[in-house]
Amino acid sequence: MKPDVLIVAPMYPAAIEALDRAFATHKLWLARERAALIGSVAERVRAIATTAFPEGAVDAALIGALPHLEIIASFGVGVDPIDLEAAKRRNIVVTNTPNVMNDCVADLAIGLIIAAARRLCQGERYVREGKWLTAPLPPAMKVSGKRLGIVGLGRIGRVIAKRAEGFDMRIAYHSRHPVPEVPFPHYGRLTELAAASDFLVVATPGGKDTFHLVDEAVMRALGPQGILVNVARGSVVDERALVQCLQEGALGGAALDVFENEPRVPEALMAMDNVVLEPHVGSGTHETRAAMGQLVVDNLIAHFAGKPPLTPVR
Ligand code: 8YV
Repeated sequence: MKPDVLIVAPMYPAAIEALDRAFATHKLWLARERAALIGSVAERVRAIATTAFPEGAVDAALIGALPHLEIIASFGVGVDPIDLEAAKRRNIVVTNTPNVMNDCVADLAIGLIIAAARRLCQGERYVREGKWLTAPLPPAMKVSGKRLGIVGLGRIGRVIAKRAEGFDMRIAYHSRHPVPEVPFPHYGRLTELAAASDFLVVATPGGKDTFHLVDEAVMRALGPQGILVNVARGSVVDERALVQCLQEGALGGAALDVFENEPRVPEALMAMDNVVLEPHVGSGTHETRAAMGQLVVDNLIAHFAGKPPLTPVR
């Protein structure tokens, strides 16, 4: 008999199809009555498949409602929407999809740096609105050779650094501990890294340890010419302080793929020309989403074959 899997939130269609083939699936986001669906399958469900988006949250109540839950397989690298403590108390395995998304998130980070510094989106609007017919767009900011600060030099941060080296950027980073075997200067204080950067890219995990790590002091240190890029989690940046710093001109610009209250984006940010906004699409390519989906399926298949999961969260 196929093991029962509760799919909490929608993910890449091919992944859902593969889950449907391998398991007896129950799709929570399609249920009219969430509690009723959970109640009707609770005795059978042995696995959860979910996403790293807020609607994919797996809290202590959901874990508690599934007495035979053995594994939570998440489609995404960030596991902040999962109550890891509650899972650990029940020895439930948690897996994510690291590495397969490094390229795409790093590509987007570089794209956002260029978009913000060179005002690509502003220029695009300028052409479409016919304004080019009346005057040229004023000069923007050069990208190559600039100072790049990376917040969190993990798997994705390191790929961003590799890309940035191709742009002759001078790279430095902030993390709790220096990363061995990297040639870049480590800053223990984020304000000092910000003060020494033209672009500050956030690539650290979300969750309570990094909540509002990028605060008003960090943004002021980055300064009126500085650009903040966030491809990590909205929770890492104090969004209210961000709006205020941008309004005052204390921060030069921002390029954001993630927000504190997704999919809601503050009106104030939408009105600013020096801000680039994306709808959380860091991993959003067919190639990467397919690879993430395959990893979700492979983790579950390995688990139910009595093998260790491929990419457990430690
Ligand atoms: C995904 C993400 O878009 O992996 C993450 O942590 O935030 C994104 O890459 C998301 O997980 C899709 O479910």
